[in-house]
Amino acid sequence: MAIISRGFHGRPRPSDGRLPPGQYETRDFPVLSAGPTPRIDTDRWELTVTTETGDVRRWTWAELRALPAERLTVDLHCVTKWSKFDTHWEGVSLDTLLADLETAADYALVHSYGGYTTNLPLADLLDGRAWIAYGYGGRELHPEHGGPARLLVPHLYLWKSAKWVHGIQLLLQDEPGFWESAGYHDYGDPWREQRYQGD
Ligand SMILES: Nc1nc2c(c(=O)[nH]1)N[C@H]1C(S)=C(S)[C@@H](COP(=O)(O)O)O[C@H]1N2
Ligand SMILES: [Mo]
Repeated sequence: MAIISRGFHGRPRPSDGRLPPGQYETRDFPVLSAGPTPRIDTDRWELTVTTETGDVRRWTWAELRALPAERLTVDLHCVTKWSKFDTHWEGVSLDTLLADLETAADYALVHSYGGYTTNLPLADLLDGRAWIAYGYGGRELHPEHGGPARLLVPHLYLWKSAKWVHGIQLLLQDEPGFWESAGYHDYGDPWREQRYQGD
């Protein structure tokens, strides 16, 4: 008979180091939205990237869907302490959207339909770490989870993954978004447990 066995305590196990500090694993996919779910018809949907000099790149829904898509499997970490492993997404890499962009900006402020914003360093949108995601679990992304399309930046807490993404504004100076202005951490690395300002 085993004297001590992890897993007999009824707690989620760290699952091979995949659970950041202070998090627990859930199989659900909770919905966390600061306001009502905006319904955006793909006929009038558009995504823009605006540089610090005012240059604008635009994609209609058809143009976005015509770009090379990637499928990815990632773990999600929400600042409210749930983590969800092995979520399956489909979308376009930000590397594709930002390719050959001329900018001196180091920061991005992401804008959503409905008014939500969140900020992050431009570098965190690059190198295969961020996507405009429109598929989840083999289906269209559900409106409550950000459909028709959301930003997905799984290496940061999930509040950085703006649902109903509408625009990415590139900036020379960092500007806080919605939760960052309300006391949440500017960067939000789950592995360093950067939940609030000062963490
Ligand atoms: N536009 C928008 N994006 C948002 C939010 C929001 O309120 N509005 N909430 C954020 C927060 S705090 C979290 S934890 C995740 C939740 O994503 P989910 O509802 O798909 O689980 O979305 C993030 N993106
Ligand atoms: Mo959140």
